[in-house]
Amino acid sequence: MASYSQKTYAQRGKEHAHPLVKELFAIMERKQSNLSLAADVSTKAELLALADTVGPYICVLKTHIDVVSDFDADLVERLQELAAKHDFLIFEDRKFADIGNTVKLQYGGGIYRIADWAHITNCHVIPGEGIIQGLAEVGKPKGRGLLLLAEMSSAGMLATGAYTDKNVEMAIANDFVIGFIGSRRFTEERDLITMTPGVGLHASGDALGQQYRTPTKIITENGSDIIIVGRGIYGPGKDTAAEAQRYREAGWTAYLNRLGPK
Ligand code: 6AU
Repeated sequence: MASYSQKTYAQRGKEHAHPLVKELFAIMERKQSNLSLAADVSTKAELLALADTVGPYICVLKTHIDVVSDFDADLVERLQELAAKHDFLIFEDRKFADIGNTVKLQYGGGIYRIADWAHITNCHVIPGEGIIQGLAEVGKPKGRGLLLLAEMSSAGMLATGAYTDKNVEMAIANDFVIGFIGSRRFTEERDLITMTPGVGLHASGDALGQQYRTPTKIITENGSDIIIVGRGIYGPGKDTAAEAQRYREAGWTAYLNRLGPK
């Protein structure tokens, strides 16, 4: 059987059992984009402006909603409007890490009510499988999906070896899990997607341990599915729309190169 990395996103969407992943692959194909924007900005106005500018070029908008200093319910409504306008999914990068009962409360309630608007969220499996079950109780009835942090992009990260393998085992066994945060394709057992942060065309890292690799390395060579890019796209002196287009193009070309000649 051909590796999932050798199949088109369109084909994988057609064959996938999870409606959310079907939708994601369909968006990727429609927009010819495997780019996710890491929108790490600290005000509502900045987040909405960024999502509107970059929206046409991405398949997934990734948020850290708890860094927005003036968060309110209207922000969520406006993000949902932008998701409909530009045809992208929303991924709240919450990195849950507590016992099942606590993450249920954190995911479904509080100020943010993440499960009400984020199509995708993620968690560490350090507490054991109960964290997936807790999140699934809230997210599954709403058609949401979960990514496990099988690896991280930062220097000295501890998610390696047996810990990473355990993530893969748990993902295969839980249908609420749609994939991973990590640097590569992890399994052929079922079509679990990989989204990769720490992607940059220009910089090699930052002062706090972030490490950047190129779309070619991540998509063509490692078989990951989606690149997550933040500061490579926006920031001082950057033409945000132009950079988003550049990363969309780089990610898509890397994907076409992986598929090889027709
Ligand atoms: O491109 P950057 O470095 O500006 O942003 C990278 C984004 C940030 C991080 O919180 C996130 O990706 N991230 C994650 C995610 C997505 O879970 C995991 C990881 O290992 N490294 C990482 O940078 O929003």
